[in-house]
Amino acid sequence: MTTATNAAVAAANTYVQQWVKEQAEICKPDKIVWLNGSQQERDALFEQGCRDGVFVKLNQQKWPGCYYHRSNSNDVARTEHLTFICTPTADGAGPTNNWMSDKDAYAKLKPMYEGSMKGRTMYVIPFIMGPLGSPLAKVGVQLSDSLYVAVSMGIMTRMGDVAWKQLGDGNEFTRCLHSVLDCNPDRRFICHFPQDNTIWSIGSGYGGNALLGKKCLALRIASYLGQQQSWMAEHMLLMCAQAPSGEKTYVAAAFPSACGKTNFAMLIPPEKYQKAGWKITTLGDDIVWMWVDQKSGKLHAINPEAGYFGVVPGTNTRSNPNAIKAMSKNSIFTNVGLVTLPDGSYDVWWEDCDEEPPAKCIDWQGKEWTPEIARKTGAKAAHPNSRFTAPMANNPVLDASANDPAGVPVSAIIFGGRRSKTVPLVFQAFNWMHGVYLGATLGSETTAAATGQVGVVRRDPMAMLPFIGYNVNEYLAHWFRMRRTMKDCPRIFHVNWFRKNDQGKFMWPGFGDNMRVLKWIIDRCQGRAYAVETPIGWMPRAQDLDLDGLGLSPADVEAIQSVNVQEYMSELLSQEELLLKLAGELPKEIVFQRELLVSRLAL
Ligand code: GTP
Ligand code: SPV
Ligand code: MN
Repeated sequence: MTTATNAAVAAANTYVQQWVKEQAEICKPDKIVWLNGSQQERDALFEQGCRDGVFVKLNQQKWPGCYYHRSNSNDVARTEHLTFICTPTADGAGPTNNWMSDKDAYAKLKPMYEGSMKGRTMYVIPFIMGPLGSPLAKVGVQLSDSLYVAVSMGIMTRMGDVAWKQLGDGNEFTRCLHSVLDCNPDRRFICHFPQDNTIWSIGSGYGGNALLGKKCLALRIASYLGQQQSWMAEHMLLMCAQAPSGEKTYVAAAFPSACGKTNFAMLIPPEKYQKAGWKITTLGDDIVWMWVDQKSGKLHAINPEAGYFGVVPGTNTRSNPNAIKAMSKNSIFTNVGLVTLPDGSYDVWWEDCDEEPPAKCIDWQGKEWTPEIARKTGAKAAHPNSRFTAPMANNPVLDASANDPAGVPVSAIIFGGRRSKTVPLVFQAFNWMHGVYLGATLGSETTAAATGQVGVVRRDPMAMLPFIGYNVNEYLAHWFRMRRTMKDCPRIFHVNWFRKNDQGKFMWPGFGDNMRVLKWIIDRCQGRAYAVETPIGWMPRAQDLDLDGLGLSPADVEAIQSVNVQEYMSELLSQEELLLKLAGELPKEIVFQRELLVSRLAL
């Protein structure tokens, strides 16, 4: 084994050096490369990746600085059944997580790491989650034998020497060990050790399983720390809506995976809003950390990430022009279709992009794809969970406070799911306690972001079901408890962009037109909009929503906002699927809220 001694090694403190040495003794890489985060290093990694067949360089006129990558076709989404919270007792993981005892997990995985990097390079990837200098910012160090992971971490986090600076001579960093091994699902485990601030991931090179700063650190480990230290780590977007008056309203929204966070966070308002002077800017599209600002007593938020790992299919200049611009340079495309252009250079294609399907391409499985094959077999060129990895700095509507360590004050929290039936377009919780109940009982149809069945309603508390790093009952209690630490708490809302009519068509146009719903939400927060009291919460009447130019009649809006008591009774029963699992430890506030809802529906 050769250990490169470069400037980055010297910059790492002795705790880091000792830990890296120990892990290298287990994994036995041929070479250790300490990353510093420079552009030169990045270019060299991409070049190496092209030589190794990890990347295909795209046509640089069309896609400057962009590369294509295909992960193993058995490894294209998060694997929730192979994701574990590893604590001394099962109670630490709670009823919704897979649990392994920490001792057992170390004992099971350690032999798999033994010699796993023989013949390979171990990249030492120092990174910060959170803006530099933020009191909440966390340092992680990921050791990985994947070059794809190394460059992706460079986009998704503040990666390189900055992390050593933030860490100083401290020992407080998340120890992230990652090896793809032979990418065999039988030897795939994503294990979290919250008490040890450690993550061991093995057997997968897919984003959520392998970019350990993201779901593993910034949600699972961070949610555990947040519960202990009175802050919150949530699966939310963060955006700013600026009114023509200059008034800024910051909004955080929790939608489950592939349910519209990226799209909502980059929303382009309908033309009349733009003309009037409305502006939407993005702080984050996936993860938010929130704490109570001592001076104002308000909830403040940061986005711990530095890039977007967004769903590609369906993204085009009509649905999300800002995302198209964000991925137009220095980005990575994973598991989309690969097209060879007449001059031999490469292009990418995906379903519902701006361009006509190519005569042929290589699909996400590495097979030939043609429109003819697609017609016959339904095969997709791009996997439904294919993703782009883009620096957030590319976003034309990046908010001016996106890198502000002090964060922004949050006025509204929105929960939303993908529900073709029952759940109306928008309503507001009566108060924080009711809002927490709405979040806790959030239901959504499953998507391709995780392996398993797609399209079945499952309960996904706060869109965090796969990401709560500890016991869900304590997590819900933490949400209730946070109320007491705030002087002025955000208003809580529920939305559903995905309700369908009897013909199976979306009843709401969605995307940019979600601005109309957002406008009502903002006006509610600022004390300007009307709402009627209904059994499920405060609701706008048709005349309270701006429908101008939409082509929807007030009757259409009544249909999309309708609440059917019978259907809601079934909804309550379906919530039991989750609540029974939590029984015994369930916070009593949830039980009370449920009883109140039942009594309102029974009126
Ligand atoms: P993760 O990155 O997995 O956490 O997902 P996300 O919540 O950021 O989801 P994203 O914004 O990428 O949306 C995923 C899917 O939802 C895409 O297929 C979009 O086309 C679709 N979508 C987003 N917004 C809307 C909307 O307003 N209406 C409809 N009908 N579909 C939408
Ligand atoms: C999600 O699945 O919620 C994502 C993609 O945002 S991943 O990073 O893979 O988790
Ligand atoms: Mn996500």
